[in-house]
Parts: sequence; C-alpha cells; structure tokens
Amino acid sequence: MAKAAVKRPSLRGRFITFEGGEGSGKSTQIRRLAERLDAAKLRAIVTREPGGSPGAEIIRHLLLSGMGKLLGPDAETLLFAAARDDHVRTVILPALDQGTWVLCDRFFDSTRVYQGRLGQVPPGLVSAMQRVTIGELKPDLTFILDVPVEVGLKRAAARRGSAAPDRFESEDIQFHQDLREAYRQLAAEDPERCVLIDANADADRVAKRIWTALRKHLHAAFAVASTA
Ligand code: Z5A
Repeated sequence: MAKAAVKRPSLRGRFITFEGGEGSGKSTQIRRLAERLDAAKLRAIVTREPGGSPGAEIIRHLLLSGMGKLLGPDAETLLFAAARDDHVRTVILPALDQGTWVLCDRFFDSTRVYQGRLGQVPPGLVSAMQRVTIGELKPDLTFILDVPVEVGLKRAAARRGSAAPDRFESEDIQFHQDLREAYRQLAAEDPERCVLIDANADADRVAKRIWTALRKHLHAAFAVASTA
C-alpha cells in the first residue's frame, strides 16, 4: 500500500542573516551559531557583506576606504549592489542549492537601512537594486542585534585600538542613534522574518537567545510546511 505523502520543508539550505549597528556583536554571534550547527551535524558556511566572494571583497575594500562616498550616495549604492550580485550568484545560491546553510553578516537590509533610510537614496533605486541583485531570494530568518549606541561604539573602539575608523565608523553619534531606530522599525515591520535580539548582555547569553529564537522559528516553519 502506498504510504501517505508527508510534506517536508525543502532540502534547500536555510538562509540566515545578521544585522545591527556598529559593535552589536554580529560576527561573534555568527561564529557561535556556526559552531552549534556544526555540532548538530548541519552543513553551514559563514559569509559577509559587502564581500564574501573574491570580486565582492575587492569592492568591499573600495567601499570601506570611503571611495564610494566620494562618488555620491547613488553610486555608492550601486557599488554595494555590484558586490551583492557577485556574492549571491557565486556563493549564496550555489550553497543553498546544495542544502548548505548560509549565515551572512549583513545583507540587503543593510542597504535598506544605511543607504535607503539614513542615506536618503530614493526608494525606487533601492528597490530596483533589490530586484536586480537578489530577485526572489529572501533570508528565511534575520536576527537584528540591538545594543545601546554607546555600548556598541565602545566595543568597536576597544577592538579597533589605535587603527583609524573606517567610512561608517566615522559617522557621528546621531547617525548611529538613527541607525538603531531604523533597525528596530524594520524588525517591527517584518516580524515573521526579523527577530530583534537584545544583544546588551554577555556573548553566551546572547547566543542562547539566538539559538532559542532559531529553534522556535524552525519549529513554526516545519509546522506550516507539513500542513500545507
Ligand atoms: N553597509 C552598507 O552601508 N550597506 C550595505 O548594503 C552593506 C553594508 C552590506 C561594513 O562594515 C559596513 O558597510 C557597515 C555597513 C555598511 N558599516 N558599519 N559600521 P564591517 O563589515 O566592517 O563592520 P560591521 O558589519 O559594522 O560589524 P563590526 O563593526 O565588525 O561589528 P560586529 O560584527 O557587529 O561585532 P563583533 O565584531 O562581533 O564585535 C565587536 C567587538 O565587541 C569585538 O571586540 C567583540 O569581541 C566584542 N563583543 C562582541 N559581543 C560582545 C558582547 N556580547 N559583550 C561584550 N563584547 C562583545
């Protein structure tokens, strides 16, 4: 007798992005999550934007040096888009298609927040870039790490030591406050995909919050897929 078909979530890898302001702890938490997935025998890669592929890393260098800023906000946005296009085509999509999880430090939400909401690049340009670079690709889950501005800047300054601040680290305090607010708004507008994580705690505690949220989200996604 034929078995009743059980619908399962597809074998495509999961796409998880991390967002947040300066020094919010994204890189630290991505590493922690990758270790946990590894212990759970799930294949995952860690990548970042801007960058993540050889071509995009060259553009990253230009952007963080401040070269993009000199060209003006629209051209700088195009540079972020060019880097993303290469990264998505050569790294993210092939990995997801092979069933590998992709953990990405920043993605399209950074363009929406930094260039769109704060940089005042016209929404039409931001959405056109989204269509061209990522099409239908959307993260399955986005963690937005939230810390008070002073805490994030203090952490970033301690890590930087005597090195010069980069293009974004050099922005004034008001910029960083607006940034935090824009991310909190984003989380409120898209609660199915975005989880706001209180990241003003020690790294172990933040990692626990992320793991709990991930399990909850996956449980919900599995339940939806098996009743669809
Ligand atoms: N950008 C954009 O404008 N548009 C776009 O489309 C994209 C990006 C994709 C890339 O910067 C810049 O590009 C970014 C936005 C812009 N601008 N900024 N700023 P980046 O890649 O060089 O840096 P970042 O993404 O901002 O991350 P970060 O500054 O490296 O910080 P982080 O990854 O969030 O934090 P971390 O490295 O994990 O931690 C920072 C320090 O704090 C470090 O010493 C840790 O050991 C410490 N830390 C971490 N967690 C904790 C806790 N819980 N307690 C205490 N200390 C901690």
